[in-house]
Amino acid sequence: MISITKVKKTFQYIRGEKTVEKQTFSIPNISCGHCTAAIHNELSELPGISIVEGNVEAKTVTVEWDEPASMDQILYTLKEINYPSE
Ligand SMILES: [Cu+2]
Repeated sequence: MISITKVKKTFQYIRGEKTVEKQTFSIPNISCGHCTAAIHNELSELPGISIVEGNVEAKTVTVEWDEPASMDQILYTLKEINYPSE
């Protein structure tokens, strides 16, 4: 199981009948555009994830999602593809 204690507070808002969550993940392993592209491709396949925006210089990925996607699932997937969030 992945601890989410280090993750900052998630931004939430209501869109239609859904609660959309938005979080910027800090990912030290990001080194170039291929990294953010790989993360984008992997996360975009998860149902519920609507936006994946990578920033190479900041080494962050901003993700927007609603159900059935979850924070735990995103963190797990990032770890699985060797881009763990710290
Ligand atoms: Cu890279």
